[in-house]
Amino acid sequence: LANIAAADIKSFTEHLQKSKRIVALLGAGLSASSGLPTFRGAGGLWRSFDASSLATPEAFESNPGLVWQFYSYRRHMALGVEPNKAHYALAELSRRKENFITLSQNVDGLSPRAQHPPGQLHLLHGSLFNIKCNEFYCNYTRENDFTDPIVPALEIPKKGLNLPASRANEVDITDVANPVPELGVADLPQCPKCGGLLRPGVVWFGEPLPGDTIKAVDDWFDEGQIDLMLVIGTSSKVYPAAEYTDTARQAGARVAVINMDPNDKPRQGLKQRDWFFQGDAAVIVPELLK
Ligand code: BJW
Ligand code: ZN
Repeated sequence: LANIAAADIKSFTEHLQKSKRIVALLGAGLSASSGLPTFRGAGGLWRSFDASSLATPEAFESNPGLVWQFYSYRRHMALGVEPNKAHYALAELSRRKENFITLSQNVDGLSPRAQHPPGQLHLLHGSLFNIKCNEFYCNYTRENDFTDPIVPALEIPKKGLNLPASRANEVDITDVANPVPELGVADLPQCPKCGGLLRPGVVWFGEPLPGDTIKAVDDWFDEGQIDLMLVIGTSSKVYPAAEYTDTARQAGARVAVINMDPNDKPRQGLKQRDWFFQGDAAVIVPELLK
């Protein structure tokens, strides 16, 4: 923590110790050092696509095979990495402070895998490992489905794999030079209840956040004064998640931002009594929450 003033760490830890009601907002930067790319980082998320062209109901309607290959790849990547020290430190703080809730925008499953107490963790944007039916009249869902690949057609050909002639048409779809295989509806996960298409249980642009989650979070905010809000590894550009920082401030919270990029501050900027800790969340968060 060479570039962080000792006085800032001291004033933060003193405030943390006194704090009873605490909320954290998490973003993709928390999982960056585990090896998962962020959304708005260089190069886009997957091939040349960015989140706004694949993470929408419209993209799924027009090309479910493409969107499923994107999510199959994301599931595979998330299963191949481990939670880092910051995920564990947040889980540990939850056990120490019963009035600490975490609002995670991350769908990668790393906080649950770090044994974050489930009652104190709210997954605002769902999970890559929740699956639900795409038909509006069908309510089929299943949670914690870690099958990889979820169906055989979504197997990701390995980079550099020396494929036998019989599989010569399989290509590394992470290599932008190769075309994405065209998959039909029959190749994709089907609903066991209605036969419709299944989809990932994540929140796409233009969709409402899960109602029960929002209700639980709103009820917690309504309980009164908040002492501290941690804003960790998020660009604070996606709403309504980013708005929780304003709500916490209105309830009295001092805000501590942990981010690699000094420009990625909450919308209202920093107030006098706030903290900004610049650097890798996986290094800073465990130090701050010790
Ligand atoms: C490090 C680091 C290291 C890097 N250490 N830091 C105005 C008001 C309200 C809404 C809107 C509005 N304008 C537009 C909207 C709509 C839209 C929106 O917000 N768009 C914005 C882009 C402008 N919002 C929605 O559509 C939401 N729904 C909605 O509004 O519904 C209304 C409605 C109501 C009733 C009925 C119907 C509709 C839904 C938003 C869902 C977002 N979904 C995604 C995809 C999830 C699935 C998937 O994963 O594919 O969620 S988008 C994507 O962004 C993902 C993330 O959770 C989310 C946030 O991104 P995050 O985590 O902040 O990542 P990055 O990459 O942006 O930032 C990473 C940060 O880490 C950076 O700051 C780095 O510096 C930092 N970092 N390494 C520390 N090692
Ligand atoms: Zn169904």
